[in-house]
Amino acid sequence: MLRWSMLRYLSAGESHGPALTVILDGVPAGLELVAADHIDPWLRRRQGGYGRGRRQVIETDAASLLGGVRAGRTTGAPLAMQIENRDWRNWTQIMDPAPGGEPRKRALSAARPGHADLAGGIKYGHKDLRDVLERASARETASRVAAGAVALRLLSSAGVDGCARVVSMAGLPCDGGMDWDRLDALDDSPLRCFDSEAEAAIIERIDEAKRTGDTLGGVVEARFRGLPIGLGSHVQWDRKLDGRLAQAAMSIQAIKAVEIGDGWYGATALGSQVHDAIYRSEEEGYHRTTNRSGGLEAGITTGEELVVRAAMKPIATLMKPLPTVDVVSHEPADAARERSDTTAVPAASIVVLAMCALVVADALLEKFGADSVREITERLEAHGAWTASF
Ligand code: EPS
Repeated sequence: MLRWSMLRYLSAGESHGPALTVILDGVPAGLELVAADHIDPWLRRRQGGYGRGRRQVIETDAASLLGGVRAGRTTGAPLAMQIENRDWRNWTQIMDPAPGGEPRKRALSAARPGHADLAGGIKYGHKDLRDVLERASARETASRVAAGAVALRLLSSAGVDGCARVVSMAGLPCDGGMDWDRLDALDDSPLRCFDSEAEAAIIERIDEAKRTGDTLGGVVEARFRGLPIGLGSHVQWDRKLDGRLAQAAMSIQAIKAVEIGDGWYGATALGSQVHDAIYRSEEEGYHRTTNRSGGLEAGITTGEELVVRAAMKPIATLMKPLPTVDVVSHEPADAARERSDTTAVPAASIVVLAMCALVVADALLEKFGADSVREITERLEAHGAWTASF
């Protein structure tokens, strides 16, 4: 069991049901929050990226705030949000919660390898695997992004910026180096990366994968700057921030690996090449000239940029399907084909940022108070003075 969180996120809703519902409990009072300004732009970013399927043409995701906000400010009460599924109108008979519809019309029994279909069907006793896939679908990540956008807003009120980008796709690097002054370039890039030269070759790979009915994955990065030293803790396993971030990022659909800082590379190098020497000056206080630890030591923020990378496997729905078994006939079959994306790696970068923002905001509330933004601001100032004189 995990520790009790200050910020608790829950969601409900199916991919082709009426709407996605989000509850975010623990948002402090006094946070200026306007859905159109602070949440919807992140929802739009999640919908973007080269290689997406037709669903994103149908949807224009927007969050309706249904609780916890008054006159553009949070009250401290649980935040309730709803994101409408526009596609619902094409699925009313198939997804009707009431009996009497036509649920069999889009029944699915040829389990897709790599998706939740087979294990979920056996676990919950569904022979119509649509009862699994509707909730397992990455459509659910819109809920995560709405909640994460609130966390990003809260972090921004504490002087913390967040950024999401793609650093490689289909095995081709497109890192281009981090540049906080060019965040707009990420929004303009079809792959959400800083390397426009690598982009063309990757787009060719995506086109090729689409042509051949295949899919492809990649590596995304979430990054935060302006963090105070001391979020998280070394004293108990479930309070370590690295562990909490890894859990949040790994819980995202199709994410199969997470690293912090130099992560996998660190296992191959010498200690002197992996750890970050410590310096102190009057102007900069404690600081490092390298950040191989990715801003975390022993599960505590070091004050350097927090860098989390996550590997997304190729999407499991293939138009050139793999062999499988039909769970009704028990005969060999080709895996079911559902409308899907060729790749959703740029979107996944936004989802990873959102989930990491929830974890970092949770740790911020833990250390600096969770009732009001004013309280957090005062305590942050006191902490800044303490750190400077330490
Ligand atoms: C997605 C919505 C889904 C898929 C995709 C992501 O919508 P639909 O099933 O109606 O096309 O496009 O989901 C998956 C790739 C998946 O494996 O579930 C979205 O909104 O992000």
